[in-house]
Parts: sequence; C-alpha cells; structure tokens
Amino acid sequence: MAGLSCGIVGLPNVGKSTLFNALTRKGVAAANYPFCTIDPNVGIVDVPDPRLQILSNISGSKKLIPATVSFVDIAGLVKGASEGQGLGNQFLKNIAETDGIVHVVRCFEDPDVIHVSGKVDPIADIEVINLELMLSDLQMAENAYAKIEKQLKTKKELAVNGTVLQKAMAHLNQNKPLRSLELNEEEREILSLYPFLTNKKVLYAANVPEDTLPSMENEYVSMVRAYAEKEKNSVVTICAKLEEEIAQLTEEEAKEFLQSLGVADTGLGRLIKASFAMLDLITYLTTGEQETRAWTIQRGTPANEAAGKIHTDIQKGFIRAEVVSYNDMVKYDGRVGARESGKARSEGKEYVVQDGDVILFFHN
Ligand SMILES: Nc1nc2c(ncn2[C@@H]2O[C@H](COP(=O)(O)OP(=O)(O)O)[C@@H](O)[C@H]2O)c(=O)[nH]1
Ligand SMILES: [Mg+2]
Repeated sequence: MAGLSCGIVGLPNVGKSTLFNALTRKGVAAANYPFCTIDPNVGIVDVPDPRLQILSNISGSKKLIPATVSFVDIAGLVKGASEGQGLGNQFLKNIAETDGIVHVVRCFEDPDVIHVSGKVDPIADIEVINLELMLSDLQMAENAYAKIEKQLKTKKELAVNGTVLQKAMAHLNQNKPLRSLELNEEEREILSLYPFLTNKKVLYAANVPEDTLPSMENEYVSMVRAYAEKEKNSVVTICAKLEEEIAQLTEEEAKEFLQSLGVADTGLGRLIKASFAMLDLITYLTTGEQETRAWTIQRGTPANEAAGKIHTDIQKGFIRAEVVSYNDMVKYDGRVGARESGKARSEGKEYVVQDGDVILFFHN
C-alpha cells in the first residue's frame, strides 16, 4: 500500500462503506447487510490544502500534487471476531497492515437499518470493537512470549522483549489498550516491532443523522466525546449520508449545497485532516514552474531525510536546504522576493522541517 494508511473499522451497518465511498467515490457496494464488504477496499485520498493553489499561482506551476492518505474499508467486526467469528481473523489481519484506525460509530437511528445488537448504543458498540482488538493483541502477545520463553535464560538480548511482552499481557488483561501502556523509550520501540492493533492511534468518526445539521451534535455524539476524552483520542462528526450525496456533486454545487445547509466544511475534509494529524504527519512544500507539491513527513524529520522523500540522491548528496515559510512566500510573492527581504534561511541536514516550509534543496 502506498504511503500511510488508515483502516476504517466499526460494527456492521454503522456507515463505514458509505463513508468510504464518499471518500473515494469508488462506488463500492454499500448495502444494508452485515458482512457485505468482504475484501478490504483501498482508496487513496488527497489531503485538502489550500496553500497549494496559492503557491502554484505564485510560481505559475503546470501541475499541483497534493499529499495523500490511503483509507481501507475493512469488513465489519462482530463480537467474537478474535475467535474467528464473522470475518474476524481476516478483519484483524487487515487492521494490522494499517498505520492508524478510524473507528466509525453509529450515532443515527433508523428503523430501516438493522443494528447488529438491536439498539443504537455508541459506547457499547465501541467497547465491542475495542474488546476484540484487545483479545487479538493478547493472543498475539501470548504467542510471541511463548516463542521466546525458552531462550530467555540463554539469550540476554531478548530480556527486554520478555519484559515488554509481560507488561503488555498484564495491561491487556486489565482491559486496557496498549497505546496507554507506560513504557520507556527502548521498550516502546520494541513494542512497536509487533503489529499490535491497540497500539495504533485511533480517531472516532461519529456518524450523525441529517437532521442534526448544521451542528451535527446529538446525545450520542456527546457520549462518544466523553469516552474519547478519557482515552485522549479525537472525535470527528460526520454525516455519511450527506457526504455520499455531496460526493455526486461538482465542487461548485457542493459548495452551494453546504452553504444552504449552514455547514462550513465537508465532513470528509475534516476527517482527512484529522487522520493526517492523528498519524502525526506534516507536509513541506516544493514549488516551481513544473509543479507545486506537498510532501508528507513524520513530525520531527530532519532536512536530509525529508529530502530523501523526493529522491535518495538528494539525501545522499545533501548540501543545504533553503527554507522559506509559506507565509513569507505569500507575503513576498515568491522565493526571489523572500530572499531579497532576508526571509530565505539556509539550513543544514539536521534542521527539523516544519509544516508549511517551502524548501529548495541543494545537493551534488
Ligand atoms: N439513516 C442513515 N442511514 C445511514 C447512514 N449512514 C449509513 N446509512 C445506511 O446504513 C446502511 C449500512 O451502511 P454501510 O455504509 O454499508 O455500513 P457498513 O456495514 O458499516 O459498511 C446503508 O443502507 C446506508 O445507506 C446515516 O448517517 N443515516
Ligand atoms: Mg461495509
């Protein structure tokens, strides 16, 4: 899978496929039927970033290339998935391959759409999913521990793995996700070598009914917010039905439609941005006559590694980076103007790239 990815998870019939279709306009069958989505569907989505168009106008670029995030529509999870119920094992394997989780929660009532446990109860729904993820992780931790247990006496270098896995098992047995396990840096690094599901970041997408517009709040959303706050996770409200309709429209029509509803931004835009933030990603920009482009990096990446995103040759032969902030590019009408005003900084390979840096790399 190209780039960074988010798995869309949630119980059956909460609106995952509807949301996914709107995200990707791919037309995957959304049906009022549990287990409808058998194969995970991957969609690559542009990250909306108005800075690109403005920079591109300044530079007279021929092309405009936004950053992307991949979303995967993962088949519905049910109680017992960690024991292979429903499409359990397949589901869990698909999540393991993603970087972060978007957990869709049903906050709408509709007698025509079956709820797998009979009534709308967002917290109970969240807990069904989270329990299955924890059980799956517990199994994984136990298996991993069993594998190294015998060697622990003779192989000193495995001691930390043993400790980490034991801590993980104890934590999971207390019904807590691994992302909340307190570990030192070395231990955390070792934990991240295993594809544990509850060690991934999670973002809740509360799927609200159309009659909550424009506020998109209702009592169910409040419950989800309170729950997420305890875990220090974020919530994005979204109306999957509305997004599905908007996805059929041209950009112009969509804008008018949203305005008529009193909604400022599409839920999808907010969801994509929140996913990007959840994965702790930022973008730096390059701009010229050929193209204006957003490059995705992890927050904290040094300049030479950031250059490696463009080409490994630039990383290897890195000399320096000329950095102008996006705001200065706009204020001084481009790199030349920024240079003349002393706003073009020369940075070395260890410089930590910031979101919105507009960079020109020099290399040999
Ligand atoms: N009333 C209402 N129905 C929805 C909403 N979102 C999805 N649905 C419907 O619920 C059914 C299941 O949706 P789907 O996206 O396939 O759910 P999934 O099983 O989570 O992928 C479909 O008939 C959707 O049209 C919503 O916000 N409101
Ligand atoms: Mg589906």
